[in-house]
Amino acid sequence: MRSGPSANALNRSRALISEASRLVCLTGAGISAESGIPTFREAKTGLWARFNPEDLASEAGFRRDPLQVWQWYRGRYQSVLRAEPNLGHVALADLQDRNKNLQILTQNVDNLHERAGSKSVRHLHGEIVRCHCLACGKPWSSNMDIWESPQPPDCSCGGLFRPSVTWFGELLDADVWQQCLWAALACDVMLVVGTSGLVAPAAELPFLASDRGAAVVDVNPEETDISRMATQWLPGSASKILPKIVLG
Ligand code: BV8
Ligand code: ZN
Repeated sequence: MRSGPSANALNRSRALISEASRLVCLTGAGISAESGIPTFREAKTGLWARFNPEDLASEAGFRRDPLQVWQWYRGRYQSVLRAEPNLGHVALADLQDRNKNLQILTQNVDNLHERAGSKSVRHLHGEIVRCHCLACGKPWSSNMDIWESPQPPDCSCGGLFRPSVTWFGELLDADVWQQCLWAALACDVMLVVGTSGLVAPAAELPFLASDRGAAVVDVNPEETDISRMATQWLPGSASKILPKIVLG
């Protein structure tokens, strides 16, 4: 069993975070793992271990089998509803309360950062709580929860509604990407939590920050390209590590 970070590593990280003047936090599926939402790649529970991402998280997959893809997302939406923010989400919300210029950039499509109290969270890959028509782009606006529907609802234009997430092969929302890029290029410290760093272009953000001289603190129980590049890797889980390094 890997040992957790040393007291020295925790103290160093706590100092970097508390002394940061432009602090950015990038999160991935790992921060929601302890809330019971499966991550994508962990062999034992990862979603991709059981599914081929191209079949499910892509427009081609949705066009090929709209019902299968809709039901996969409907199951994920229901697990988000059942989930509660964990101590990692809460620690970041508390930190943002004290450090108003903390920007939270997430690859996650769940809303656990917001439910923990975080503000102006930037969703690099969209949000599962929102849907729009694949054909005309019209957002779902009925007050009925679209996810009550067991199949993708029809739009008045004849198209089908789809989740407002960024699928593989799709461009990220241009405004969101621009804001995240600026944040990464301008920050002096980037806290990275729970990402394997395998999905571009989001995974490039810690490297862009580091290339501009920012310190990078990586919280992840497993070693990744990001942890190997980081100023400080803290091997451990978000809910245990974050409360120790973001205390006021
Ligand atoms: C694009 C929304 C331009 C949907 C997602 C070949 C090589 C390189 C790149 C590519 C390539 N072929 C195609 C590409 C580009 C592609 C890509 O990167 N593919 C990868 C698979 C190689 N990217 C794209 O297509 C992007 N668009 O590039 O546009 C373009 C346009 C046209 C044609 C080409 C290019 C769009 C990517 C967005 C995809 N959508 N999500 C949905 O959610 O269903 S990505 C999805 O996967 C998530 O949103 C998330 O971003 C990603 C998963 O990554 P992680 O969050 O890191 O999660 P993961 O499971 O991987 O890791 C979890 C980590 O947590 C682990 O390290 C684990 O150790 C750790 N952990 C576990 N428990 C804990 C923990 N950490 C802390 N505490 C714990 N308790
Ligand atoms: Zn439509």
